[in-house]
Order: sequence, then structure tokens, then C-alpha cells
Amino acid sequence: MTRLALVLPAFDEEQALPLVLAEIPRTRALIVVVVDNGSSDRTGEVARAAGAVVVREERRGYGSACLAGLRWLLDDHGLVPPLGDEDVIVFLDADHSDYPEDLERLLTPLDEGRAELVIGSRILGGATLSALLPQAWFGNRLACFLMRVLFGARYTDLGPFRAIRVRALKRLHMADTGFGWTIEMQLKAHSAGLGVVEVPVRYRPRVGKSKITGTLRGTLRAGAKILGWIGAWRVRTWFRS
Ligand SMILES: Nc1nc2c(ncn2[C@@H]2O[C@H](COP(=O)(O)OP(=O)(O)OP(=O)(O)O)[C@@H](O)[C@H]2O)c(=O)[nH]1
Ligand SMILES: [Mg+2]
Repeated sequence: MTRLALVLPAFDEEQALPLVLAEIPRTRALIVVVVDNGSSDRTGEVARAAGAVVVREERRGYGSACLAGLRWLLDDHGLVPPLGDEDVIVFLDADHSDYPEDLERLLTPLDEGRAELVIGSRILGGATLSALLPQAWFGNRLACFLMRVLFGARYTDLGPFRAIRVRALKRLHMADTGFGWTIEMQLKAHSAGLGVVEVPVRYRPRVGKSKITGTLRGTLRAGAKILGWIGAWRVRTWFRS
């Protein structure tokens, strides 16, 4: 039987995290791993109190946190058996923007063998601009437009709520330690010819202080990172073909 693990990257999310963890549907057996990414608040404590496994990663960054969760799940540390190639990992933000209840929607295409990577699209889910801030909406649309014209990849969003089979994730050799993580996965999945399906997911304003798209500096840095990935990947794939 395949196993299911959730990885929640969390940086100072003590307010939002208990809500997110309480809303995760328990209809399937799952391992919930919260990666406490150098938080200075009680993120680790509230996660443990809610029954999650807490992995501490001091190297800051969204990708660093995701990679630490992935490593923990694949390592043989004697706490839980390492995940196998057929198992599934779901990434979910810890800020209560996504609806954990939408988990089943992500898993259906995997269960049915229609995909190896399923991306929750907030655009298909009809996200409002109060949840997906205008700069985030625009940046996501621009990135998807560029991926279509430069690579022929059909995506509508870079949504962070996503599910992927371990076998597929291993093939991608993920490396980005910051907010390039989502686009890296999508670019590499497209080039590798992975079966990718998007499903609509709901989205709402985060709980707690906005750290990236709610700040000018965060938006510019994330935007530059994402455009940088698209440019670099175009050059790399030109040389390969
Ligand atoms: N900003 C930030 N978030 C991190 C980091 N490590 C893990 N995270 C988590 O990554 C998720 C996404 O970060 P957010 O700050 O919500 O980024 P965003 O959704 O682009 O923007 P806002 O929701 O407007 O802040 C959250 O669950 C964070 O707690 C980090 O180093 N920086
Ligand atoms: Mg957020």
C-alpha cells in the first residue's frame, strides 16, 4: 500500500499552524511533518502539541524547508520507515491560505494513475485578489505565460499546495533553497515529461504576518528568483537539445 506524507514549511507561523493542522482531513493514514525553519516564535511547540513531527532547519528559505522535510522522510532514522518510490508527498503552506480539506482533490489524479505531480491551482479555483494579492496574481500569470511561450508548458499557477509521487520527485533533483522551489519543480517536471495535472483549489487571506508577497522587498526577490529560473532553464535546455 502506498503511504502519504504532508510537509509543511513553517517560519514563525504559531498563529496559523494550529488551524492548518486541525483542518487536515484524517480519512487516510498520513505522516505530518512540520519543518520549523528557524522560527523565533512557538511554531515548533504548537506543531508538536498538535501531534506533528517537527524537523528543525536553521538554513532559512522556503526550498530549504521543503528539502529538509523531504530528507527526513527519505532517511532511515529509525523513527518511521523511509518513504518508498510509490509513496506520495504533499506540500502545504503553514499560513492557512490553502484549505487542507482540498487534499482529496490533489490525490485523486494520483490514485487514478492520471498524474505523478498534481498542482493545486488557485487561479482555476477562482482566487480573489484579497487572498492572492494583485502582485502575486500578476507574477504567477506572467510566469505561466512565459512557460507557455518558451517551453509549451500549460500551467495556470505556481500554487504551493501540491502532491507528487516520491519516484517522480527523486527524478527532479530539487535544489532551490528559496521561493524558486515551485517553479523549479514545474520546469523540471515539464522537461522530464512527467504526467502533470492541475486541479482547482481554494485560497484565502493568510493568518499572521505576510512575509513575501505582502512586502515590496519580498515580492521583488521572489519575482526575480522566478524569472531567473525561467531564463536559466531556457538557456540550459537550448544547450541540451
Ligand atoms: N517567508 C518565508 N516563508 C517560509 C520560510 N521558510 C518556510 N516558510 C513558509 O513558507 C510558506 C509560504 O510563505 P509565505 O510567507 O506565506 O509566502 P507567500 O504566500 O508568498 O506570501 P504571504 O502569504 O503574503 O506572506 C509559509 O508557510 C511560511 O511559513 C522562509 O524562510 N521565509
Ligand atoms: Mg502565504
